[in-house]
Amino acid sequence: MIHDIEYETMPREALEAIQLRRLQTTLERVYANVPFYRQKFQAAGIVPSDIKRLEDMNRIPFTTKQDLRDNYPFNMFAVPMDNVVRIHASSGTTGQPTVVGYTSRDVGTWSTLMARALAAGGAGRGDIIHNAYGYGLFTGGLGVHYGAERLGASVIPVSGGNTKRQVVIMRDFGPTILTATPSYALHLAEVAEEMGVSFNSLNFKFGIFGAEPWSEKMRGEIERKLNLTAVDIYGLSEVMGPGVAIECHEAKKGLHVFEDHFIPEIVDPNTLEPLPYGTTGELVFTSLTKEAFPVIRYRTRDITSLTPEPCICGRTHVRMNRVTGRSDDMLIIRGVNVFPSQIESVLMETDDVAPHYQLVVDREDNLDVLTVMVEVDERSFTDEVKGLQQMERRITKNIKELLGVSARVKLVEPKAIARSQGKAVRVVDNRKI
Ligand code: DLL
Repeated sequence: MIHDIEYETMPREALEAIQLRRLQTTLERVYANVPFYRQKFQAAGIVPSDIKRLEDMNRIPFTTKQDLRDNYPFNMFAVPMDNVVRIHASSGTTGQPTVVGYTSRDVGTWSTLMARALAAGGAGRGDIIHNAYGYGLFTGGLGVHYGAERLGASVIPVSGGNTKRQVVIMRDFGPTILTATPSYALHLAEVAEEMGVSFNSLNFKFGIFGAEPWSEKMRGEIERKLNLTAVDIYGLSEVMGPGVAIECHEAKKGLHVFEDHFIPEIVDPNTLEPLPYGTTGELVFTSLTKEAFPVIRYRTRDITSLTPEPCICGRTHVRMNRVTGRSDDMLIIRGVNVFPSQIESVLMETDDVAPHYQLVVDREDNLDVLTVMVEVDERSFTDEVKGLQQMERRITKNIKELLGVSARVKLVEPKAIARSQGKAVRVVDNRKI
């Protein structure tokens, strides 16, 4: 029996009562212990006791990534360093890394939540989890690891990389659950094929994939190539790590947010006004139980929407739709806004191209030029240049028609685009250099 799982099916009213109590405790905690929050609240003219109902959350100021950077490395911590037992940091590919801390109780809460997440994704006692998320400052590896142990499953802490050895382990140890980024899962499939190992002969039942955007089409591709059921898991280091939200394997439709620990909101990224269920906007989180690094109305920059529709799995927690991109991921090509995920959808509609692509943006004669590099699959990579040219023209036309942006499409041979062992690098923007 997993600890706390009963919260997942609680009636709304009971859940909200718990949320309010936990929110009030968290607000008191940050007000007393984090100068940044105290000053923010004072500037907004509020004290924690002003928040008497969940609807009052509207009065609380937001926290941004920049605020975390300004308090680098430890100034957002709400406990003395004596009580911090773990430190993680985001990769910092878009600037200075953000640093997060955990008390021993936080690590326990996270482990329980990850155990619940893995269970929702189809794992249980007796499963063998091949954990190919990176171990280290990134939260993926250790997050899944502690959750797997809490669940009572066996975990193989293989981390990312050394892909051939991973295939041998998959063949010899017979893992039943794969945890990895979706792009690395596809790479594993590719390398297994090269080594003559078929996923059809392996024991995998479920794959729990996340840490980067992926599409419904890519899910289909992964399920087919890896012969497993694939679910989407979401999280971010600032809020905890993996295990903030996950799809249940029963519905595979939207990710249940663990609302007994986090309050999600969707706001308009420009006006910051809260948006109703069903409307797409920026996802904002408030943590309810964290001790070392609570976050209050943290703007994730991830773009999605929330739905309260009941789910066939019986969970009452709201679901967030797939994160299709981040507000800071958005490319502006000659004034047209495009998300990499939109290009991915167009590519995935095209037969004969592989789900490996990279977008390169340059500035030529003061004009933005978007090049979409995409691999064709092994089968269609023939010497028939004419066929490939036709395909390039077709994709260019589809991108133009569906997204309103002109792109140069360049079909490249299989495996020409560098594979990542963690999060895939989808965009190379040379304009910023
Ligand atoms: O990526 C935590 C994680 C590890 C989640 C393993 C799932 C599995 P960060 O490195 O801090 O943490 O990156 C967080 O990654 O704000 C999103 O933009 C993106 N992201 C995470 N999960 C998904 C997902 C981990 N399922 C950032 N779909 C987030 C789309 C995701 N984007």
